[in-house]
Amino acid sequence: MLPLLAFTEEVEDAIAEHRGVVALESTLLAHGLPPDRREEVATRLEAIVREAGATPATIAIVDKKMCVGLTDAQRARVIDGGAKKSSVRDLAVAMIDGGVWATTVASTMAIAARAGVRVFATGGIGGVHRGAEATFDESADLMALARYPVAVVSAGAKAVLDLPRTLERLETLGVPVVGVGTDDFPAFYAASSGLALRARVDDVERLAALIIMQTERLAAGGMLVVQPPPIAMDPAEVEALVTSALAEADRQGVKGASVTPFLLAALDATSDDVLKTNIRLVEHNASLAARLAKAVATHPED
Ligand code: PSU
Ligand code: MN
Repeated sequence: MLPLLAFTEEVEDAIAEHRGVVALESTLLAHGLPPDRREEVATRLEAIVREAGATPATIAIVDKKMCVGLTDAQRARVIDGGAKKSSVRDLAVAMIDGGVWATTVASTMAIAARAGVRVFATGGIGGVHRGAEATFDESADLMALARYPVAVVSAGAKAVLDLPRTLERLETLGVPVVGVGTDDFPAFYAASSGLALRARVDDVERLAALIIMQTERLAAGGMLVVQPPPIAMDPAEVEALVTSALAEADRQGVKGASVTPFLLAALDATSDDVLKTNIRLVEHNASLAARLAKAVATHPED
């Protein structure tokens, strides 16, 4: 049988030599950013991880391979506008049918886990949508955090979501949510949602110890690591933008997997600050994830 995974040489060497590797997702690039910013952000995220001494592995499914690290040609195909969105439920179809599939947090975690990559950086995870009591719309990212042994570094869940219910579901699913330098769950574009966290860390070594305990020794699934965005927007302004994006989605009857990309694109289109904050926070998360991946890779057995 053919292998499912395909590594770039850079990533293969880093894994073999137990150097820190940071998984990066591709849905953020292909569906979460405007076309003219994708290449620049993809390149910069990888550069930030390398500068911090770790190896970036951008993940996508291309031509029936789960790619852990992309060649320039593969990356160009992922961001050129034609990539489909693959969450976990789509993995089998993507692997049998072929073509180019961008992976969400959930499916990136599934692939990272298979490749033995323990640390992953993104912007914000998917979660419980507002109005989920009627629609049951809850991102598979939450299930994936419970299942796969990967730490996801984020600014929390996207502000378009229902943050209190997202935290409730993470508790039910047994997913530790650890604040880095904060006691609060961030609100993606804003520093705090006002929701208190159970766990806080202020240094990378302790966080690495928590990740190894959760993902390896306890074999208890993944972990959500959260830090506030480096530049923050006024929560009232964010809420006004979110309300109008949600109303527009409702008017246009947007449903299912298109909801998240639609809302993110609507927000980006209404405000330069949103896009700038979004890009800056992903970069900030990539930088922390790189330090973390190195600490995990070199952590003494205890
Ligand atoms: N957060 C962002 N931009 C994004 C996403 C999240 O700031 O593009 C993407 C991630 O890939 C996440 C996905 O996993 O949206 C969630 O989609 P859904 O709600 O359909 O599971
Ligand atoms: Mn959904």
